[in-house]
Amino acid sequence: MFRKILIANRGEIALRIIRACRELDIRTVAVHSDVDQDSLHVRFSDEHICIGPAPSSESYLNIPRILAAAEITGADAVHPGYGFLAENPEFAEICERSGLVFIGPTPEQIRRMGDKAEARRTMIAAGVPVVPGSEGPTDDVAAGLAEARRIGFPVMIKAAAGGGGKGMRAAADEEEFSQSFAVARNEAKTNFGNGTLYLEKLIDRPRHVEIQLLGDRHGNVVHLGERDCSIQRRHQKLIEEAPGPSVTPELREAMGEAAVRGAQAIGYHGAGTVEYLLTPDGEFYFMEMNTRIQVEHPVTELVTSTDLVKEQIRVAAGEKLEIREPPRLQGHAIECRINAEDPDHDFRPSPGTIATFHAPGGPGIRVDTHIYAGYVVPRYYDSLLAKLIVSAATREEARVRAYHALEEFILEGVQSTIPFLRKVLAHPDFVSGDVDTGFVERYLARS
Ligand code: MV4
Repeated sequence: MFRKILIANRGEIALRIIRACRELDIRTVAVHSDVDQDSLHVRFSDEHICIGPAPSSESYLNIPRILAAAEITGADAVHPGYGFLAENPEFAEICERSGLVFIGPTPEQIRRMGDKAEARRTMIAAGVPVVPGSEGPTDDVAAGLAEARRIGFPVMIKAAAGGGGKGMRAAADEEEFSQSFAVARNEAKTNFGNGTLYLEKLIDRPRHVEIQLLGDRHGNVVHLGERDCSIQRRHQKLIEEAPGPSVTPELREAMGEAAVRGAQAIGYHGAGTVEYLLTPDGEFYFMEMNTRIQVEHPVTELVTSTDLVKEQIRVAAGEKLEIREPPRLQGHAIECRINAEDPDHDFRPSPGTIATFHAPGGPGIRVDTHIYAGYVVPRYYDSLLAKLIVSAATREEARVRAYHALEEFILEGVQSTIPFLRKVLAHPDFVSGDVDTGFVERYLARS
């Protein structure tokens, strides 16, 4: 097992990793920017090193400085958390070349799943259902239009280098196609420096359902069931839950087995997530694979009684998976993301000083957070303040528990998503589990 892990991240996930390391008896090194000097990940780690000024590009994204911190402190592994360098294949490669274990899959696996057209091809070859569409990238408008006619309108035009909804355009018909194609290409070139596009049939009113995977370095891969993450706004998830309200045991097995096949086809190891679109009539299609631990991992932890971060560290150290069969899911878990954003003003960021803070408690309540009274929320990073994760025997009990727990938060000094989350939890369509990726947009359009 590792002696010392450097955590190349900040905020709640850095604390989450520190806690896992303590239980595994591994020392921790926190890295931080100037403005994070008084952060809890700095205080709770065994050692800490300042790696630069506030902008991420000069601190949490600065590879040479992070490597220097690892060298100085004698760390033997690096945990990237989520965001920042977590899915940067060059970072993973440089870690390994510097003799540091990157806690995650191989650089090649990250690269392959990062190219969405390539990931799609890989999944087709592994027998994973993908959205009907093109087999490879589409070179120009003429070829694209011919391809779109074959697929049938409406179609979705996606950037190979994209993901998470960036560089994606729908085209309802032939007239719309050439313009959407041009816009998508420009967006892809500007945002990713790569204008490669591919096409899919547009899926109407899909749910976002993803499968959690764990793989070890000995070829074992297991799935831990699904999360429904349909409650999103502009591709930012707001509420996630497990199990998915529309997922039967048979569907879970089919989605899980397909995800395991896809991962095994590339010899995947580490924690990973296969994202699917689930249609209203129960068809599922591969969308993307995330090669990191995700923000919403706790809902899976609560319904499977596993510690995903500890497992992730164990398999990175070469240990074999202890779980070989998909665990039986127990009860229901719901996560609400509390962001420093103002829901009354288009969710604009609301950084500032936390004047007062009290977190809810009681049976089935977990709060993963790095904030405290007096903490200053910097404007430089993402706006996640806390995750409320509730568990209960049934979905309805978990929903009610989450609703009341949100009311117990005392959070003064910044605006937050708490009032909005409560409205969603009380919405009749959420109550009945009738959610899809258009839920939030429709709700906001009506209110
Ligand atoms: C789609 C789709 C409908 N049809 N692909 C958005 C994020 C990126 N991972 C893929 N996304 C979508 N791809 C086809 N062929 C609808 C979405 C989509 C979506 C997916 C998951 C969660 C929220 C979403 C919100 C809008 C659109």
